Amino acid sequence: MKTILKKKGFLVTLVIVLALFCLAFGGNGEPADEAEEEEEERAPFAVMPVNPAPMTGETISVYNWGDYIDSEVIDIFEAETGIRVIYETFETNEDMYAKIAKGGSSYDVIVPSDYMIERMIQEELLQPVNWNNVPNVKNIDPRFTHESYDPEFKYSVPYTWGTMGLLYNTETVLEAPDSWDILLDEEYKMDMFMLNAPRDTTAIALVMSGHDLNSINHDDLADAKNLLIRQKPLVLAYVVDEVKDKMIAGEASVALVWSGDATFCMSESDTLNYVVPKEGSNIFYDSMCIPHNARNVSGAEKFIDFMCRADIAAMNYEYVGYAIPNTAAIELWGAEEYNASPVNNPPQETLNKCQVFKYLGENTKLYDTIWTEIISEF
Ligand code: SPD
Repeated sequence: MKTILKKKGFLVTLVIVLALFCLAFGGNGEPADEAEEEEEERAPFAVMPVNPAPMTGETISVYNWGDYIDSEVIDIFEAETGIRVIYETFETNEDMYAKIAKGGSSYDVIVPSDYMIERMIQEELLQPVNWNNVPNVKNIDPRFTHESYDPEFKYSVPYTWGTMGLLYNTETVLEAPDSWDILLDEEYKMDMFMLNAPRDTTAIALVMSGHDLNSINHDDLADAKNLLIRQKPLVLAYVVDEVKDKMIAGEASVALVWSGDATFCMSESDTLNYVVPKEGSNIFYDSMCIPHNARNVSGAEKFIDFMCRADIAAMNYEYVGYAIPNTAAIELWGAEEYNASPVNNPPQETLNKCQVFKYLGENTKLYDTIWTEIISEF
């Protein structure tokens, strides 16, 4: 009996201690403040339909950049339409182009950048979009339509945009960099990442050499190549999507990145910051397009229209982090907070220093040759 009472007493004490613990730590083992912070997370912008459509047997194949869509968005599309999405990824425009141009594979939706759209239009690798089937194009800010690469706004549906710049660790780069020169600074030897993307990295080397980032002048390109060769001993690795985890983990002090990846990294780490250097940079536009040999054009249009829906584009922005051209989605996500980001909404002064890549025709080979030499010796 005594033992039972002792056990009862122990149980009562345990319950009281647990109750106090729950009060102090918000009931889930985390301090109350953190629990409250978690509650402040955004509610989802779009949700799975309660009664998903039965699968129709129809499929679309989507070929997009790595880590460039919220997979839940695809789940919602499938549940709403009954169309199954076969999803594949690429790392650079050049990889994607090589696959499409070679033939043999067929995609219904691809997401090239500006200069690659220009090239694919010229080479008749894209088909015009039937805007009647993409009513949500009304959500796209007209500032992002009729761009130089698709002046008649016939082939490309704006998806994201951004700049190239420097992502740096404020704990190890004590003075905020304002110049690309940091990419040649011995102090950061084996402490920097460069983009494993031929056009992008060569363009920055051109700018660093004082040349136009669309240059096709052989001497300019020789300067860019020599600069990249000189820089190689300082480079820890040439990477694409891996840069995000690596910079968040503090593996290097500085990286050449696309702005959306900077936004993501800065949301995960307080010690990272982003700058577009004073010498100027690239502004890019990635758009959804339908290849000439798409098998399911109507499915492609449904998918593109779905991606332009305000709730879906807002949800996708929350995950991807790249600036979006979708006015309705920005409103839904929170225009004030969105516009306050100098990374995704750079001041005009910064934009004035940025240029879009042009398709350089046959001269594209010059860039490819330089890049092969740089990468193959690494
Ligand atoms: N995670 C992939 C992000 C793709 C960004 N596109 C950049 C285009 C540069 N021309």
